[in-house]
Order: sequence, then C-alpha cells, then structure tokens
Amino acid sequence: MKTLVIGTGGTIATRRDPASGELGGRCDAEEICARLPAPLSSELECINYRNVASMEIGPSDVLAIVQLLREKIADDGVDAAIIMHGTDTLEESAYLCDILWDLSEPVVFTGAMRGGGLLGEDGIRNLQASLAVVQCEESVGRGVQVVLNDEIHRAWDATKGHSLNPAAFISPRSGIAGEVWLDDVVYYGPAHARHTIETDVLDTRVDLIRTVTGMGVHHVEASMQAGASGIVIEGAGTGAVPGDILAGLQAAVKQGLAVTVTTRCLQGPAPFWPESRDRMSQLFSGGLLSGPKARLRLMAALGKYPDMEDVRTAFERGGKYGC
Ligand code: DAS
Repeated sequence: MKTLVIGTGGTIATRRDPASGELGGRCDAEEICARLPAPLSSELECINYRNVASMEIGPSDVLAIVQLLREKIADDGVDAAIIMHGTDTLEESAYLCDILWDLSEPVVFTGAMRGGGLLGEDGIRNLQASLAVVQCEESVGRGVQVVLNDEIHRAWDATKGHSLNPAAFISPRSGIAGEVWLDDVVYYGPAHARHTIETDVLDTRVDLIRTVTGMGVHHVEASMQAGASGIVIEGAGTGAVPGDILAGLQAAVKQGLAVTVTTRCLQGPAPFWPESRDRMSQLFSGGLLSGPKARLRLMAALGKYPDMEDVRTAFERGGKYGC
C-alpha cells in the first residue's frame, strides 16, 4: 500500500517556536509525516503542493490536485491519498474534489484546529486517523471524506461548525459516516451512490447570494451585470425569497444564467414548495447542498456542459442526497 500525502498548508502545517512561543513556522508535508508514530502500515509519499492558509486555495488548485492524484495512481502505484488543508475552506475543497473524483481510491482531507507544539495539538492524530481511514478496505468507493477529531464526514455534508473547538466539523444534514476508534475504522452504513462530474474545466463565474430579511434585488442585478453565468441563492426556510428577488432571478434565467435555490438552514432540503412548483420551475433545486457546496457543483456542471438541460441534470442529480 502506498499513500500519497499532499501538504497545502493551514494550521496542521504550523509549528510553535520553542524559544518565543509564537505559532508561525511552517512545516512541509515530510516534516509533518515524520511525527507520525512508527510503525506505519503504509509507505508514504509526501508532496508539498503549497503551504498557505486555506483562503488562498481555490478551485483551480483542486483541479490541479485531482490531476496530480490521477497521475500518481496511474504511474506510481499510489492507492490512496490524504490532503492536509487549512480547516477554514476545507469543506469546499473536499467537496469539489469529491465532485471530480470518479475513481474508487480513497481520498481524505484533514487538518488541525490547534497548531504544532500547542497544548492539545490535534494535527498529528488527525493525520494518523486519516491514514487508518484511507487504508481501510471499506473506504474504497466512498469518494472523498473529511477526517478530524476521530470522525469521518462525507465531503458533501462536512461543515466547519465551530471556529475554535477541535470538534469543529459537523455533518448537519446526514450525520457522520463513521468513526476512528484508535486504529479501527467503523462505518455506520454502506457507501451512498455518487454522482460525479468528470471535468477539467470549471466555470467559476458563479455567485452565491444569501437571502436576509428586507434585502433588495441589487445583489442579483450586480451579478448579472458582472457577467455571472450562474447564481446560487440561499433562500430562507424551504428556499423562500422576496417577490422582487424571485422576479430578478427569473430575469436572470431569461438572460441565460443557471439559477439554483438552496436553504440557509443547516438541515433539510430546498426548494420544497409543492404549491409554487410551477412558479419556480426554471430554477434548479439545490436539494440538500449548502450554498457554498451548490456553488461548486454548479461550477463543475457549467464547466462541463454547454447545454443548460445537461447542466441542470448533472447539477440536480447530486443535490438530492448531496453527493
Ligand atoms: N489557518 C486557517 C486555515 O488555513 C485555519 C486552520 O487551518 O485551521 O484555514
């Protein structure tokens, strides 16, 4: 077994300077892996893709990482991968990777909430648990997962729910997929069907707009004027938006934009309005996806398909169950 470990930066790559006590130094992937307790049950190959805070990582980086994984699997005998990533945008990179990942080899994104050398640092344990997950036979075919705090989250649902606590990640819509008990990996159910979109082109001109009480239509108009090709609107509750915003979204559809409705609620689907289905029928359904995740799925669907009906089908196929 050969596991590729890719470093991108984030708190997991930080280290406290023993002299000053400051958290600032940055470790490369090899240095982080060297702190794993021996013996390791897999050969590791370490690659430093970048060493930055996760807000500096974007969709094009995920495309490049997926390409790298494909090459390593095809040419170098790699059969699993761990991506170490800052936790702030980890859920987005992991889900985009999951949308693009049509192979069966297990991929895990992990990170840390407490930096190296701090009391209660969690990065090395998260890496160790991730290694147990990617090496587990049952992880094959489950796509991309997120492992932190001994919990396994499906990428489509993983959400950073706390800004500081090491138990930061939650899966609010479906619950965790499993746990790591020391070295044992336990899944609580079978793998879901997955609906990937294999593309190496993303249309990144997709805006996310959150609905709040009393808001006007100017955000929608600004998106249209800026040349967006898609808008994800996070409605309230089951996807409710004020009437003038709905009219603005319908105008956007007429202008050729793909418009998707999600909910700003943490749980449950959107849109879900049996009584107004016709009025909303030109808008795509975000299903169980959060706004940020729907945005990434729409980027992939728009990047792959020129025809809007194909975009809709590819987008909505993954929305219902998120994956
Ligand atoms: N340093 C932040 C980031 O890169 C937070 C973290 O990694 O936990 O996302």
